[in-house]
Amino acid sequence: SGRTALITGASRGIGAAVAKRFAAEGAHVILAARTVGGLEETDDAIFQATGRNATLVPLDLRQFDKIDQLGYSIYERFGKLDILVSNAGVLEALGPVAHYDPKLWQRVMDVNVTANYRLIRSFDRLLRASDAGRAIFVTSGAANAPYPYWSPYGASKAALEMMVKTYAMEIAASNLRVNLVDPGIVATKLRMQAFPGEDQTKLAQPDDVTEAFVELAEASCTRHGEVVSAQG
Ligand code: NJP
Repeated sequence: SGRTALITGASRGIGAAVAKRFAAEGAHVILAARTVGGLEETDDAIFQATGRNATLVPLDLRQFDKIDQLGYSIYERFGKLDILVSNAGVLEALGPVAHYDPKLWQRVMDVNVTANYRLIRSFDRLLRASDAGRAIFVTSGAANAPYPYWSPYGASKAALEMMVKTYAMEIAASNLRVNLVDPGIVATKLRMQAFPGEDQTKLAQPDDVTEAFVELAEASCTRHGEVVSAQG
């Protein structure tokens, strides 16, 4: 509690659930995503539950200079960042790699890989300025298993994992702890894109997978460079 957390992809799905949970635990949350209406919905739920508002940052993570600007504005306002939850991710379309649309391929790489690199680049100093900085990235089982038609998504998450584990080694001597969460299958819009006919009521819901994020965000957490499963 009393800590400041930036959560990307907080307009719906897992990011919105993590934002509400962190706010309920007493954090001040900064919510980033493109969809203003979704950010406002998350903020309304936080206000209902806590009487406090979030800070809303409408932004497209593919506009990488906006990530730098966000870093500057958080530095000016708070001087540091305690917790980064880099949750935003895209699947785009499923399809065979030999026929995959180059524009969609680039979008997956931009959001799932390059935006994460840019977040690290922009927020490393701010996270280290915290007594107990915590950075949490969101990966997938697809990072370690080749599923036909999932190539950009799987490749992007594999690249993300390798980058984050490398970063963790590089900053091991600092106070900053860096980990990844594998959420498992969760009822969200992204999951719906991959499996349109699926009955999502039978799946884990976003609120069911927030515990791993809370654990990794705690100032007392000593885990570092790990992939933590949110569903056991
Ligand atoms: O997906 P969804 P999830 N700029 O689609 C945001 C991983 N995962 O909650 O911009 C900024 O409901 C988007 O906001 P908006 C997955 O890979 C999931 O399932 O307003 N933000 C929205 O808030 C991802 O890393 C499952 O459209 C951008 C959010 O990202 C994470 O979990 C399984 C953006 C996506 O919400 C959360 O995904 C697994 C951009 N350019 C891993 N593009 C699962 N659900 O089963 C997207 O293994 N966002």
